[in-house]
This record gives sequence, C-alpha cells and structure tokens, in this order.
Amino acid sequence: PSPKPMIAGNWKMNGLKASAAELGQIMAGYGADLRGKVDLAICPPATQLTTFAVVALGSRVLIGAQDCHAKASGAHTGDISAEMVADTGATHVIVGHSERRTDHAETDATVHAKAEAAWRAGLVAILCIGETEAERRGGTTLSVVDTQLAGSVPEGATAANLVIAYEPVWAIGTGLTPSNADIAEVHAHIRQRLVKRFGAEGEGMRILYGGSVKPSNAGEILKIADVDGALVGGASLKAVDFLGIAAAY
Ligand code: G2H
Repeated sequence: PSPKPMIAGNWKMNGLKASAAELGQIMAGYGADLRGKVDLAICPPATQLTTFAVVALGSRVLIGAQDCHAKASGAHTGDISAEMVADTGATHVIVGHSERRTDHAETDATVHAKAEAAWRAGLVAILCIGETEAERRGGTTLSVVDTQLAGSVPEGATAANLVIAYEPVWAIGTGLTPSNADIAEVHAHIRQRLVKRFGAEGEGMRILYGGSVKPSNAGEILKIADVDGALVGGASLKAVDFLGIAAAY
C-alpha cells in the first residue's frame, strides 16, 4: 500500500511570536476528513519551536525543526542539537535542505550525520535532495539524485524514521516546477533506489515533492505516482494556502 501522504510546511527564516495564530488556523482547518487523508507538519524557525510544539499538542499537526547539529551537545555556538529539538516536543527535523547545503556548505556526509542524529533523538528526518539548474540542463539529474541518496541516507532508514523530499533547486521559490513527467521520472527513480537498498521498507518511505508547490498546482502534482506529499515553503506561511494544498487530496 502507498504511504499516507504528508504535507510539510517549511517556514524557513519567517515567523515571529504572532505567527502562532497562523498555526491555530491550520489546526482549526485540519478536520477529521483531512486528518484521515493526509498528515500535516509545520517546521517553524527554531525560536518558535517550543511554542508551536505546545500549541499543536493534541491537534495531530506535527511540528518539526528545519535543521539540527550532528552532535548531541558541546562547543558549537549557535547550533541546536537533535536532542534539543526533541526536547521542545517537536517530532520531525528537515536535514539537507538545499539552502543549508548552499549557505552552510553542507555535504552529503554532513546530512548523513544529521539524519543519524535525528534518529538518535527519536525524530523523523525529512531529508532533502535535488539537482541544480545546471545539472538539470546537463542531463545529470538522476545521477545527482543517486549520489545524494547514497551519500546522505544512512543504513538505519525505515519507512517510519525517514521522509525523502525531492526538491529541484531551480524550482525553489522561483514559481517554476518541472513537468509532471519529469517529477514522475525522478520520483519513480528514487523509489526504485530506496527499494533496491531497503527492500519492502523502501516501498513505504514517503517521497515528497518540493519547489513552488501552491494550491493551484498541488492537485496535479500530488496525483503523480510515487509523490507521497509535498514540502512547501512560501505557500505554507498562510494557513489558507497550506490547507488549500492539503485539501488537494
Ligand atoms: C523548497 C520549498 C520548501 P518553496 O525549498 O522547502 O520552498 O515552496 O517556497 O519553493
């Protein structure tokens, strides 16, 4: 059976105290019908993690961080460990987002270590991969994805502790999306790699699509085979848009 879809909102560096009201609206709109069809997660900035985890308690809206350090504690000024994320009540953490890979020079090895840290702390890792525009134009998308999967997904991956997010870098925040056929090709390829490596467990791993998902294109994207949900940036900041995407199921 296909995994239950997940729509995860990545708020990136957006959101102040007052944004908890937006979370409240998301919770209010996440009725029994929607809950039966799709899991919802919101990943606010670290400063709001504790508040959001408390506000979302009992609502079934999942809360995640956007990053974590690979070590549990120590002299790493400004960093936050997976244990600290778990301590807020959050259950998920994004690792390897392309903005982290670019802004903080994170490599596949870094992401691998962060995914293991997430599991050590009992968190679900939402692990991002995806090709750049130059790689897409050069025809190397599938081999780039292979390298990222091999290098960043640790051996201990299960359907319960890992969510893959395929995010073509050129589609992030640009309003551009790959054709449905291109999304289908990459997702089928990722599935095949996961099954090859993890057997039946790989069938149950969720593969989210990310990059300029909005209510108007969600219906089309979410019905593509092996697309088990979406990682949404800009359109997750407003409850009405985020719920609109979830309602596309
Ligand atoms: C991709 C996505 C969320 P957006 O980064 O992770 O952002 O939906 O704004 O393109």
